[in-house]
This record gives sequence, structure tokens and C-alpha cells, in this order.
Amino acid sequence: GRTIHLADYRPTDFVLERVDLTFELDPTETKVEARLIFHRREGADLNAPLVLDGDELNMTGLLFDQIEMAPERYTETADSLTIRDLPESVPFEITVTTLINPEANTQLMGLYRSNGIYCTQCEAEGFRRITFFPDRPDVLAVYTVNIIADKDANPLLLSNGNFLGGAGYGPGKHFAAWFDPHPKPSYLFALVAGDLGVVEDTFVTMSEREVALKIYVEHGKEARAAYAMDALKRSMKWDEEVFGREYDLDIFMIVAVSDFNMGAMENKGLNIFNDKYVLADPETATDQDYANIEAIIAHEYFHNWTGNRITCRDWFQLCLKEGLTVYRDHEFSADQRSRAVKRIAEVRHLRSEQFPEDAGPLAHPVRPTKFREINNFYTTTVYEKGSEVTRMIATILGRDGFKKGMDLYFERHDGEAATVEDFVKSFEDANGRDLTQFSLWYHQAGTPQITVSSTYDAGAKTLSLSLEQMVPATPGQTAKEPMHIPLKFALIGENGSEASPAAVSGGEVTGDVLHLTERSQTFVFTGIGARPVVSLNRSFSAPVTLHFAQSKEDLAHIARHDSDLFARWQAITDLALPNLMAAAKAAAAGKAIECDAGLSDALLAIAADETLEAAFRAQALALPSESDIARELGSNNDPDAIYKGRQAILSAIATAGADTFRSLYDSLASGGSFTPDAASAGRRALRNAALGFLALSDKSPAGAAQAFAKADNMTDLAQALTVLAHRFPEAPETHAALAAFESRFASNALVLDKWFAIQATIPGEGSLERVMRLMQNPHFAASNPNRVRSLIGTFAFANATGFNRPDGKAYHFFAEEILAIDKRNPQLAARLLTALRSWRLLEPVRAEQAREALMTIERAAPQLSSDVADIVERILK
Ligand code: B3K
Ligand code: ZN
Repeated sequence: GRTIHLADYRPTDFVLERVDLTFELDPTETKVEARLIFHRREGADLNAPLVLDGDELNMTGLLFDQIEMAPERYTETADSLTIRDLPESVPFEITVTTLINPEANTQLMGLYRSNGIYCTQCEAEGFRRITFFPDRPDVLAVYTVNIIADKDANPLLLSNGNFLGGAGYGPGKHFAAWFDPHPKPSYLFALVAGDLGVVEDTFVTMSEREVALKIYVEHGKEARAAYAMDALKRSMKWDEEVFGREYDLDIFMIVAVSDFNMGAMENKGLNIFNDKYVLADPETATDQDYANIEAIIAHEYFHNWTGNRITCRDWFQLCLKEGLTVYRDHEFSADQRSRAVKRIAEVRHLRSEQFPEDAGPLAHPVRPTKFREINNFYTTTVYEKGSEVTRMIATILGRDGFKKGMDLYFERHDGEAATVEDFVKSFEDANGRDLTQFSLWYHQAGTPQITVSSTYDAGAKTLSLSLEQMVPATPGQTAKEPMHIPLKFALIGENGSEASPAAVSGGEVTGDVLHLTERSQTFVFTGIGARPVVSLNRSFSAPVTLHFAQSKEDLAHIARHDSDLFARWQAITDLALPNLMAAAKAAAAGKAIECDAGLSDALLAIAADETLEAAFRAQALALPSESDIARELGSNNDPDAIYKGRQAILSAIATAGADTFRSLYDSLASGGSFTPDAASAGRRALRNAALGFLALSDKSPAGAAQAFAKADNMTDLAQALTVLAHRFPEAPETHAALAAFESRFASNALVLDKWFAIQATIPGEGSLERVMRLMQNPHFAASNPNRVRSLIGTFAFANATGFNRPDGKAYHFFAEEILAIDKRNPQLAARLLTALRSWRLLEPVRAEQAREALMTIERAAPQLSSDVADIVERILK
């Protein structure tokens, strides 16, 4: 594929007025008739042809105003249909008939079959695999959809909008018609047909309209959709209360399918979900599953306003809907659960996924300016950093200012395809604030690095805080401008009191936000009676890395006293990191590894502190991950040394805290029945963290085996199995537990995904052989994205020692798999391949092996999909 540039954007020459689609469904030969009414855009070139997009289509008919089109008036290529000699101003009708094969569609883009169900995925460019169409998000039209299918096999016929009616249609067939009154781009089109069970409910909106809610799942799984339904109703209510947004159709449907490339899709009125993010009950779902379901149900629902009512002008604007909608789902979860714990989890995720992306060969701005394959830009930068940018707007403007800006955005752009500039302008106009410099967050890639120092002058009673910002070079962007970075802060005195300065000079400070806008800037606070400890970037107000050499005493002070729980967690992390880095270095040099007693004391104090919520204590005990340590170390990384060092620190904490962990484990035993609420989940998380530490000092697997035997919910069961498998991989107890788990859940693929993932992450030498063996397991299916991600994906992304074995064998295995997966499903292959994006940061032996594996992929070039070709070329560049 060629590169597409933002600068080349121009509107279409023709306006699409209406779309009428008729599907005659057949597993291998579905007939699609598309009647499209266009008129030439005012001011457009009178000779301009109509160019429609297509992909792997078999066109069997083409009519102009109901009459067969003369062959000399059109040209069909592999990816387009060009029609000439069209009317200057009157509307005209083009009718295209295509034949498509849903069964053969292994890419899972366009119309395909999942477990006997017809379903669609059209974002970003899947609609062109259904019919020839102006397949771009700025073409909005009203759709009518007729579906004809065998009645027995497909009692259910669904599409977007409201149901118009249905009836029999010849022997053994029936049809249904749907009408969506809201103009939409083709990427929001959806169709589902098949035989599914349903869970039904209703929601009464703020203007007292009743909306029918339906969640469709495989027969027999209805009970497992109850939590998703509850999350949907809470999302609808929250969007009314917090953003003033009401739902706009008579019906809202969710369909769960088992073959899906990503999490879910926000099609108008008919969301389609990976069943992993719908189905849950205590026996089969972990607390993390429940939290994910809540977040993703909310995310897709929130798209109805941020994405569907206001969509993107072009795919460069993807963060307009994704960054904003992630921000909305984060806020929703924060309101439903513990805000601080949610924030910690978000930051952990951002640092482990987005920071490496931003620091590596795939770095790109939140609003990119060019792409070769749009599917490769559904990234953590567009989503999660995009959300952080929205959060910073809220921080800068304050709650009311943010709300005013959002209201103006909805008012101005409802029904339109908008840009990032339109979005920012709404906040500027509603608040009278210039956000030009702030907008660099959309345009400059790379994580800003901020170096901080502070000095206290007791005589003058002043505190000076000097900050210097540097944005690293990223592909295509060498020189960077200083950014507007909003940093929440507090000056913490003795006993945790917060000093309020008499005055501040050197830059803008609004409330508890310090605005860093220059390359280097010194803020001077006056009237500070005693030396305070500076707590900076509280709540992680800006997605940056701070280099602030605070003493252990100051960090401990923050960890103990800050009223911002996130900052307390960050201080603990900052205390732990130097220990973990030193441990990795000692392990690499074959030296003894030592754990600072101060660190284990601080952690154990938090673990036992009952005034703190359990989930927070569990987060503190989790310590920075292997990838966090690798990122801190920067380069020349040896994953074995990092692992070994980290394990030694964990063991030292386990030994020092044996009594604490024992009493936590015993006292937190769940009594009564399971509830998935955040407080209960937090207690399970803390208890399971304690179990992990206990197993580190245990010589025998008996304790973990007993935890496995006693577990009465999936959170505890999966954690016990993880502890057994990771700590005692060869023990008979572990083999027995793995076998018991496999047979107990043999008919539940989503649970077996956990079984695959737990084994794929067993560290150390046998990993590759284990993964290869598991690929032969009858429950593994190379055609199912969830299976592939849970085994091969988890191995590559989450088993640093196993995947990065120094002989490079795992990289070469991985390269072979990528090539095989690419033949069936390019999107899945390209996404998995990003696991190698940080190869240059490895020590030279591993780096060279990784490079060679990448080269084998690149050498397959003529056969590669544009998805994989794009990723491998950028990674190697
Ligand atoms: N908008 C979809 C993602 C589509 C990805 C296409 N490759 C789900 C979401 O972000 O809500
Ligand atoms: Zn989204």
C-alpha cells in the first residue's frame, strides 16, 4: 500500500444521500445489492468521476438509474470502481450487486462467519469488502437494510437503527428490514444473523423515553450476560448525569461473538463484542474480567456520542473519538470504583505499553500525519495517550471549563465529521483560553522528560522549583518545541500538612496546578515557613517522566503523608525502582543481591495498614514490573538478570514479611457469596498478593495447592494456578492442578485462554517448548484470535525470559508464526509483531537474534500483507 498524507485531504466530489442495502445471506455466496443515491457536490469539478472503494469484491451487476451501465462508462480495478459521465447536479442512483463469501473471510473484516453466526466488522475499511462504496468516515448517509436468510438457521436478523418489520420470504426463508435515521459513516454499519439467545431489559432515559436493551449471546450463556447488562445501564445513566448525553434510538443491542480481532465495536445501535468482554460469572471470570467488561461496555456505549453522533473527518483524527472515549470510560470506572486505584492501574498500563511505543521505532503523534495501513494506528498512543491529552485539557480548564467546552463541542458538531482542531477550538472558545501551545500534545510524539530540582531558603522562606523539559527525537521528528505541561503539586510539611505559599513567581500556577510552558523555568514560592517536601505530578496529571532526585526520606514522607493516594503509590515505586535496578545489575555481574530494609519496611507497613483500601495495598505490593525495570535501565537489557534481580528482591520481602503475609492471607479469607464489587475485588487482590509472597518462601507447593483446591471463584483459582505453575512448574501438584483445570473447563474456551496464558508466562528455559506443545493441544485454534493472543501473544508480550532466550530460538519461532498468521489474518499478525518493537534495547547478542528474525519476516516481502510489511519495516528502520 502507498502512504496516505493528512495534507492531501479533500472532500468527496459527490454527496451520498441515501443507502439501501439488501443482503441475501448464504455461507459461501452472499448476494449484496447496494442502491446508492448521490448528487454532485456544489462547486465540484463537473467532469470529476465517482470513485468507489472495493476490496476482494466480485461484482455481478451495475445499474445507473435502474438501467444497466454501459461498459465504457466505468472501470473496475482490484480496489476501486470509477464511474464517468455523471449528471452535473441532479441526484442519480447507482446500484451495485456483489457476491461475497463470508465463510472464506478469515481476516474478520467485512462480513464473516463466527461459530455459525453472520457478523460484520467495518472499522476502519471493512465496508469496502461488502460492496463498492465511498468508504471514508466523512461520507455520512441514512441507511435502510433488508436481510433475507434461511429462517431455521437464522431466526435472528439484525442491523443498525430501529426495526421496520419482517415477514416470510419464499420457502424456508424470511426477511427483516431496519432503518437507521441517524446519518452515519460506513464504518459504523453492522449486520448480524444467526441463532442466538437473548437477555432483555429496558432503560428509561432522562427525557423518559423507554429504550429496549438486548444482549445476544450463544444459547445457554444468557446468565453470564447479566453483569454486562448491569454495566450498560450504569453507563447510560452516567453519560446522562456527567456529560448530559441521552441515548437516541428505541433499541440498543449488543451481540457477543467468539471470533473478533479486537475488544468490541461501537456500530450504531448494534455493538458487536468479543465474547470475552461480555460473558462473566464468578465461576469463570476473574475480577479483572469484570472490570474489563464494565469498562468496554461503557466505552462502546459512550461512542454513541463521541464517535457516532460526532465522527472523524478522516482516519488521522482517530484520537478525536478514541482518546476522548477512553477518557470517558476511565472517568466512568473511577466513579464506579476507587478513583485512586483506577488511576494507578491506568498509569501502570500507560507506562508499560505506551511509553515503550513512544520511545521506540513505532512512535507517532497522537494525531499522526501519514500512514500506510490505518489498522496499525489503533495504538496505545492514539487511545491511551489520547485520553491523557483530554485529561490534561480538563486539568487546565477545571471541571466547569471542561464541561463548557464539551457542551459547545456537542452543540457545534453534532451530526458532523470533525477534526482535532474543531475539538480544541470548542474548549478555547468556551473558555477564552488559547490552547495553541497545548495542541503540541497532538502533534509531537515522544514522552516529555522533565528534570526537576528544588532548593529551600530558610532565611527568605522561599522554595525554588526548577524544571527543564526535553522531548526526545522520534521517527520523522528531530527537533521539538517546548510543551504546555500541567503538573499538579503540593508542598507537604511535617505531619502531612500542605503549605500554601503567599505568592509564586516564575510562571503560571492555578490552584494546585503548575503550568510548565518554557524549556526551562524556575517557580519561586514565598512565605514557606519550613522546608516542605515537593509532591509533583500528583494524580499523574501529565503523561511525562520526571527526573527528580528526591531523597529516600522525602519519598518516604510522601508515601506516608500525601493526601493524593496516587502520589503515595508513586513514591513507593520510586523507592523500589533503584533497588530493582541495582538488583538487575548485581545479577548480571554475578554479584550478591541486596534489598534495602527501608523498602521492605515501607511495603510491609502499607500491606498491614488497615486504614488503606485493600486494592491500594495490593497495588503497592505489586512492585514495578520487569518491563518497568527494563525501561528505567534504558538499554543493553538482559531480561534474565532483570528477572533474577526482581525475584531476589521479592524473596527478601517475602522473608521479612512472612508473618504479615500469613495473617493477611488468613484474615482476608472470603466468607459468604461472591460479589464482583471493587471493595471485594480489592480484598481478593490483596489476599492473592499475600499468597504469591508466601509461595516465594515456601519450599513446597502444598500451600498453593491447597489454595487451588479451596478456591470458590475464578479470581482465586486462576491466581493459585499461576502461583503453582510459576513457582513450582515441575511439581506433581502443578501438573495435577493444570490437568484438573483443563478438564473442568474443557467446554469453555474463554477460561481455557487463561490456562494457555498462565502456562505461556512460566518463566525460564522450557518456555518455548511448552508453548509449542500447547499449540498442539486440541483446544488451541490458530484461526481464533483469542486463542492466538492468549498463547502466542502472551508468550511474546509477557514472558520476557522465555521469549528473549539468548539463542534467539523463540524469536525465530515467533517469526514463523507471524508469517503463518499473516496469511489468514493480517491485523492479528501485525498487532502481535509489535511485541518486538523494543528489540534495540536488548543486549547485543539477543538484539542481533531479534534483528535476524525480523529480517526473515521482511524477506517474505512480496507475500506480506501491508499490515505486517508496514510494522516490520518501521521496526527495522
Ligand atoms: N472502534 C473500535 C476499534 C476498531 C479497530 C479497527 N481496526 C473499537 C473501539 O475503540 O471502541
Ligand atoms: Zn473506541
